[in-house]
Amino acid sequence: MCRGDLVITAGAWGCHKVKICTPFLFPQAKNCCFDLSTPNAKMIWQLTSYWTSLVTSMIFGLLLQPPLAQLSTITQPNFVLLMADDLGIGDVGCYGNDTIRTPNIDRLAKEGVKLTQHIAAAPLCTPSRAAFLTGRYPLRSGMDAINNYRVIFWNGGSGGLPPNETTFAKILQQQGYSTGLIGKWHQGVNCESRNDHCHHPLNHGFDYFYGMPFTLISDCQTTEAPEMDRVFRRKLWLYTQMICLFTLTAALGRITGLIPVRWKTLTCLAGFSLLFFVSWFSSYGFVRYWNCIMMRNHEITEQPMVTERTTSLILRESIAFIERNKHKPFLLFLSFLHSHTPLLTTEKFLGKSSHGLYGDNVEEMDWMVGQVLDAIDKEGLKSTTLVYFASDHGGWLERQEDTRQLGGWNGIYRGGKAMGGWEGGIRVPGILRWPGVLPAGTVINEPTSLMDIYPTVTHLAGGVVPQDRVIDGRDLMPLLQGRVEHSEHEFLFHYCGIHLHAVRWHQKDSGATWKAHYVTPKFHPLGAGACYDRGFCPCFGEGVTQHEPPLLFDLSRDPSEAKPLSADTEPLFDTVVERIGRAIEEHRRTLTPVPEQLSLYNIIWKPWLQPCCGTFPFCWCDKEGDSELADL
Ligand SMILES: [Ca+2]
Repeated sequence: MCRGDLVITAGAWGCHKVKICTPFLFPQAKNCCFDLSTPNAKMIWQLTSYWTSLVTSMIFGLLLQPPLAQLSTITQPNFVLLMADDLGIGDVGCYGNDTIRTPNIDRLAKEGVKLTQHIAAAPLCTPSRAAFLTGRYPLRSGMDAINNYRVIFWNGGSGGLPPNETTFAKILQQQGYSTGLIGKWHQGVNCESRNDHCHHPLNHGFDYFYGMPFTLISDCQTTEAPEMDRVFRRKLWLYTQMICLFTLTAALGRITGLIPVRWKTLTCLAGFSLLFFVSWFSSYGFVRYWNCIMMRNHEITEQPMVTERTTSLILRESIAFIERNKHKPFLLFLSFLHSHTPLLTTEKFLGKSSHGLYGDNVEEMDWMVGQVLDAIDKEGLKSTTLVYFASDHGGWLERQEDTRQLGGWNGIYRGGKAMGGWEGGIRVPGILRWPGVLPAGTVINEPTSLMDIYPTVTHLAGGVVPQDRVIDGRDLMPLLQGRVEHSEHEFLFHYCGIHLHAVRWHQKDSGATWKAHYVTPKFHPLGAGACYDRGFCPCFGEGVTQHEPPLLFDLSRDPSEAKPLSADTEPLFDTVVERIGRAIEEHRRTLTPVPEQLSLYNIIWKPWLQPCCGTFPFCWCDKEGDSELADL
């Protein structure tokens, strides 16, 4: 340091502790530093000339440097986090799509940083969002599945993001931020009673919530075929019909005297038939009422939701939140219902894209992004707001109706939604824009995670991440600002439920990104890129293949995971597999058992937990008044 340069100690300008390292000017100085507060007449002349040259060089320095602000000079920025639902990386213009028009998302990338290896911690909504909100792999909070129930199924279930988890919203709230969530939650509602709201956004650090506590499903639209447990429901109908037929045949036999059965037995049979029917129809018969609801804070505003106006209400609420909070630091998490099926799309966008309803829906979401960006600009908040855009996981390949593809596209990447290991399920768009702080038009190919947003926003807000638990996310700012060359993630673990399917190793010195698959789903039909027979690929059991040794790919040479390497084709094969194996052992040592939030008991519908805006079971209301006319 002591080469005649100026050294300013931390907080120097504010506390008069400016020191100058001047061994050449003042060789007698101990530690080669002088404190300006110490009077020294002999030095005044020399200091004056020094300051003159210093100020001159600083001015030139400022002119020559890129106009990026240093973090130490930035006060709490606003955060607008935009999260799409089921959007594939191949659906966005700036990630290579040249047929779906996404000019506003592309604009974000042009004005900010585009991450090309942005990885979701899970390939499905509930666990991926739990990881995003907590900065931790979802199995650390019990939000990853041990069975086939891999997401929250009912607003009336008891599972959800545990109250002892600390979301970034909670930290920002403590740092004085106004925190709002608008859109989808899908992290549970109640634990033990109808209105305890233990998993509700307001209990997880959000001051304001407007949106769906659940997720969009086809059952929410009266024109669509039911989606939830479609096959299971058909079976239940069949069983009900069989039981009823049996009971009726017995009754008829008794009346005609052909079957000697007692009336008491017949009454029991009829009672059983009714009980069986009620036991499942009370939940599955009213999915739209139980799950498709809108809430403002703790109040249910629509039950069931009026899907025709949902988009405009969500947009209106988002812009109103920005306007309401423009004078103080705020966090807005706009969690889109787009581009999840049933693809709610307004008239204005229907039939406008060249990719059917899915394309129309993505273009509408992009327009909404533009509206939010315009609101930020209009309020003069552009340079004080960090905007982030991502998708919760990859596009849903199996979502088709007849010949129509209703799910997203994952570009060159193999696999999709629900697949924990293959790249298409977890590699998503990731864009961050903060004019003046993040270099515009930058592309970063290093591995990053959606979990990184947690420590990034926490640090920028002046907060500290919890010290009593493992946080898997890493602060992105050094990487985004180009202060470091490499991501802090050496290993990323790719889970399918609680089953580890693959591991990624970013070998910093060689630049290689190895990926070892220990379990892969069996595609159907054979050779297809997805599980078209099931609708979702499973994580374990008959539907997967175990690999020993693992399937190894070098993503830097083979991003599509097309050609697995072997000991014959790759000299480093054994070394890489052995190193990844050790990383898994180290990672497993950091895991601790926690209550399973997606257990069968927590997943099933419980009438006493069902949010209801009337007197249960008479739950229907519409408190939006004439909002159906809302049009932005
Ligand atoms: Ca999703």
